[in-house]
Amino acid sequence: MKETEEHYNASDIQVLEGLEAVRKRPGMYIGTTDVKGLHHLVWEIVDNSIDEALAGYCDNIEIIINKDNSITVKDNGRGIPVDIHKKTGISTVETVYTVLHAGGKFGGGGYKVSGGLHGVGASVVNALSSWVTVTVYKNGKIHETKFEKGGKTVQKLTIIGNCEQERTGTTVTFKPDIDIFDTDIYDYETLKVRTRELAFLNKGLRLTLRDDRDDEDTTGETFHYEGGISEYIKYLNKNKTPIHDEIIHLEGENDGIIFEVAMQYNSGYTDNIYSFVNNINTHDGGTHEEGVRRALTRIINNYAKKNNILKEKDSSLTGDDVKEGLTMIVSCKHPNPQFEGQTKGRLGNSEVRKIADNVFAEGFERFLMENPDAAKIIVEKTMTAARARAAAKKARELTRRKGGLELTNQWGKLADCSSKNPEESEIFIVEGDSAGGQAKQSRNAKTQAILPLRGKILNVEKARLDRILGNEEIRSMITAFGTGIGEEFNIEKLRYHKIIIMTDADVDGSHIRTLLLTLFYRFFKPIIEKGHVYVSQPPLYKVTHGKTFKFVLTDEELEEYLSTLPESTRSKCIINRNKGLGEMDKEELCYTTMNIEHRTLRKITIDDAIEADKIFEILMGEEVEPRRNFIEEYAPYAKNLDI
Ligand code: 1YM
Repeated sequence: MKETEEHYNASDIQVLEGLEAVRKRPGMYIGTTDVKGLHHLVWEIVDNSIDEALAGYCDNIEIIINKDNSITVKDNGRGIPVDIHKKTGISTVETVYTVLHAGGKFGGGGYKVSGGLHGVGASVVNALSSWVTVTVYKNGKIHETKFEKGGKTVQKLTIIGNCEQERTGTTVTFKPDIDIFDTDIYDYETLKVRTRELAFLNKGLRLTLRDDRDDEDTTGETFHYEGGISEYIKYLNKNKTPIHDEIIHLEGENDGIIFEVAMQYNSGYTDNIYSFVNNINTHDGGTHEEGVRRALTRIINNYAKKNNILKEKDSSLTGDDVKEGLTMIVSCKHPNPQFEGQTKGRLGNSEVRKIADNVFAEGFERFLMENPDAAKIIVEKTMTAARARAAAKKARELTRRKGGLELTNQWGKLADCSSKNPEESEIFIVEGDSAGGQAKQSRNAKTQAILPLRGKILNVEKARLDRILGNEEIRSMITAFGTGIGEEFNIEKLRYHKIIIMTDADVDGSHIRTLLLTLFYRFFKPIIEKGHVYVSQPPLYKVTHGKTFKFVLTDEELEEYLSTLPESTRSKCIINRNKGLGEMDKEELCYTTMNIEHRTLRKITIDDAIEADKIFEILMGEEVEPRRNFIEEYAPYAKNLDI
């Protein structure tokens, strides 16, 4: 112990204080310490490998979940430098892993573009791990260093063997510290979605993901796309019907900023535009996306006018018209990105707008000229969208004149709450009149509004806004929410901060729930993004024995509860499966499902909008085949299938 202490100098102490700060406030460095933060650690390490790939030195990355839920990341880059670092007096590898924010500063100006939301690196992962091993293959030698308990060096960089002279690369294994994180169990699917995305965004790079927890003999899954974001479009449009064969792929570079777009129109009505900066999804868009949208609208209008498809008297196509049925990926690699907004989901660099506009305009104009058939189909699609938009506007005006989109006294179905404060107001969307009636009697009339739905709502995945506005159930929801829809949508006007879907615990109930979620996802996305949508969890069973009873939510809970009872009593229990909300009496409904103290609500989030879109398309879209495959794949997991 004494000996080690003697080796400490002033900078060592600073180092330890730095990592200690990370352990004290992990949220500041990785956002959260829940399962999300746990997965974030993987990407912090992988980012270093991706940087190496972007610099042109690495084309293979492996990610392995080990038996003990530690993670190994391997790459075939140059290997982190092993020489003694001038400033710290210790090896550069050790410096990178122990000095906060050391990552980019020591590399001598390489092309660094990746980096997670919080721009932190290897030292943060080290600080939040119970142990880390780093192995570097370089100069025919295998170098290794080890850290324990939040980044304390337990083995300085040591040569532990020889390797072939040509072999280079870095291998890092880390075990997240369970004292820091809520959980230490990695989810394969979560890692897979992001690994695949990284492969799409970095063409030519080979990424392999392997799970050794159940079986060490697996080869894992490899993601490798020579076509990059073009193949991403093909993947996103897999269950849609493209209206032209070619995927448009445009690329350009200016002042070290690399800009790329891929796109294809499909027969649907919604758009799927995703943008990235340095491999990070910019949820709220920004200058790269704005440049492209502006150019897209301009070029299509120019083309349509020049070819006399759009006449003088016609009004111009709008940004909304030209994005109907468009699947598009915008990807920008920027050496110095400025992220803006509350969640840092928007690119702010103003110079990018012009670069994006120029690259896109030039390439897209050429595409339209060289592919007249595709051009004609695309322009016709946007013209149809414009006509539908005009029709929807008329439909909206018509309903408004009839008093349909304003809350009036004639409003029969909605039992509104008396509070006018959206923050404390909730609206229950209830399946059927009888459950609606029950709910009206069970509610707290000050803060809880009830909107019963009579029939099934329209499947919006297959309809445009004008038809959607023709559906009475949907109109009543829009009116109650107060936000408007389409171009008029305004979340500030939302009248309830909790929109609670309350359906029966059976197949019909889940169908209605899916239809409602599709409607919200496609037309009211911000209310989901802002966390206003919930699903109520009515109890599945009522267990009565003697004079006492208990409600339980799930099959697991039922088993757990029964196992707590003495065997002799267990057989005397009466277990009632709740078929519908209407079957509960008003006290039961109030107590189990509506009362703030006792109910269970599940908040709907969009963790991964891209995957969510695919699932909605599969479940609700035109194509039957993918839906059948999905059901076949997942049916074995579905419990309580009540047919
Ligand atoms: C499994 C994790 O960290 N790979 C990796 C990291 C680096 C390099 C290569 C690298 C970078 C540079 C020069 C440079 C890093 N080096 C540094 C630093 N994989 C993983 N592969 N030589 C090698 O940027 O110039 C930080 S990361 F700072 F030491 F150069």
